[in-house]
This record gives sequence, structure tokens and C-alpha cells, in this order.
Amino acid sequence: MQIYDWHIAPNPRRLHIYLAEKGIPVTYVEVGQPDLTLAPWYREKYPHAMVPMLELDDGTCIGEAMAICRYFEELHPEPPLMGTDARDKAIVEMWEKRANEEGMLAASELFRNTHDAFAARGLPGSAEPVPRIPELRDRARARLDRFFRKFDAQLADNEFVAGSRFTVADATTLCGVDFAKWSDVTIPADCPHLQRWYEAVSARPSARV
Ligand SMILES: N[C@@H](CCC(=O)N[C@@H](CS)C(=O)NCC(=O)O)C(=O)O
Repeated sequence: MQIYDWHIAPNPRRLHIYLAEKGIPVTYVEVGQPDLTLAPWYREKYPHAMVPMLELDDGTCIGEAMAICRYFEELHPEPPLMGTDARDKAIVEMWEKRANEEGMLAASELFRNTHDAFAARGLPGSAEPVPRIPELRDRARARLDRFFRKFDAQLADNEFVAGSRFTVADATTLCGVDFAKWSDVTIPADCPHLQRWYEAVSARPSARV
């Protein structure tokens, strides 16, 4: 079993944080290249051409960061990072999806439509060129602002994003906040609850793997 990785990239980081919190050791295969592309042999092996990807010993390839987390969660339920009972699992999934769609994807939209290395790579995993759309930058900044404010409100009443314990919703939110920083977008000064949470989760060992 091994995980194909691009260590600096935000989506693999969601999984790094999860595995570090769980204490599950894995073998990583780095497929990111200095020119910020994925190795050609990997794109050929795995036509979805994205990371992270878990390859099981029987050759099964499992992509999507949260699907990989789910695989490990079933095998190693403790400590629970994807919820405990029916209600809690639903709440964790709800906030994780919001963090991904409103934070990670907004940060990705801004970065990919700005950075020159991604001028023809507006979307990840496409074999065909996807030209950047500069007009999407303003929309992405507005998306990030809504993301920050929504999560600030949630964290006013909760220690962690999905309640009283650290979960995958925190991992994805942290990756979204840090991905936005790649484009010099940071937590607004009037979001103290998000800032409090950010400092706490950034200090966890899992945030530094
Ligand atoms: N929905 C996927 C997104 C994966 C993704 O976008 N990964 C990026 C790295 S952060 C990637 O593989 N990019 C390849 C590329 O830019 O060509 C997941 O949750 O794992």
C-alpha cells in the first residue's frame, strides 16, 4: 500500500494531517515535480491525474482525499476524526464539504487563475489545456471572504469547526486558509474566532508534517 503524493500541495495535506492525527504510518511516493506538474508516468498510470491517491496492495486505486480518509477511518476508528454517531458524522461531513467547496476550491480558483505556471491549467487533472480566466480572481476573493466569515461565526460557538473535537473538517479548513495565503489572502482582522482557531490548530504537530 502506498500513497502518491505532492508534498507541498493543499489536497494531499488534508490527508497528511488526517494520518498524523491518527498516528497511521504510510509510504509516500512523491510525484510532484519542480515545474509544479505531476510526473508523466503517474498521469499515465492514473488518468484522473490528481493527488492524493492511495494504491492498495491488490492494485486498487482510490483517489479523493476524503475517500482515502474514509478508508482508513473504517480500519482505524480511534480516535474518530469523521464523527462518532449518525448525527455527529453528518455534521462533520457537512462542515468538511463546506470547507472544501467554499475554502479550498475558492483558494484554488484564485491561485490557478493567477499563477503563471497554471496559465493553461485552470482545472486540476485535465489532460487538455484549460486556459486561465482572469475574471475569476475577483469572484474567488469574494468566495474566500464569505468562507472566512461563515467559519468565524461557526467558531464563535465551537472550539473546533464541527464541534468540540478535532475532525477532518478542521483539516480541510486549515488547508483552505493556508492555500488562500499562497495568493496573499489572509483571515480578515474582524474574524477573531477563526483567528483563535487558526492559531490553535496550526500549533498541532499534525499541521507541520
Ligand atoms: N477532489 C480532489 C482534488 C485533488 C486535487 O485537486 N489535487 C491537486 C493538488 S492540490 C492536483 O492533483 N493537481 C494536479 C495538477 O494541478 O495537475 C481531492 O479531494 O483529492
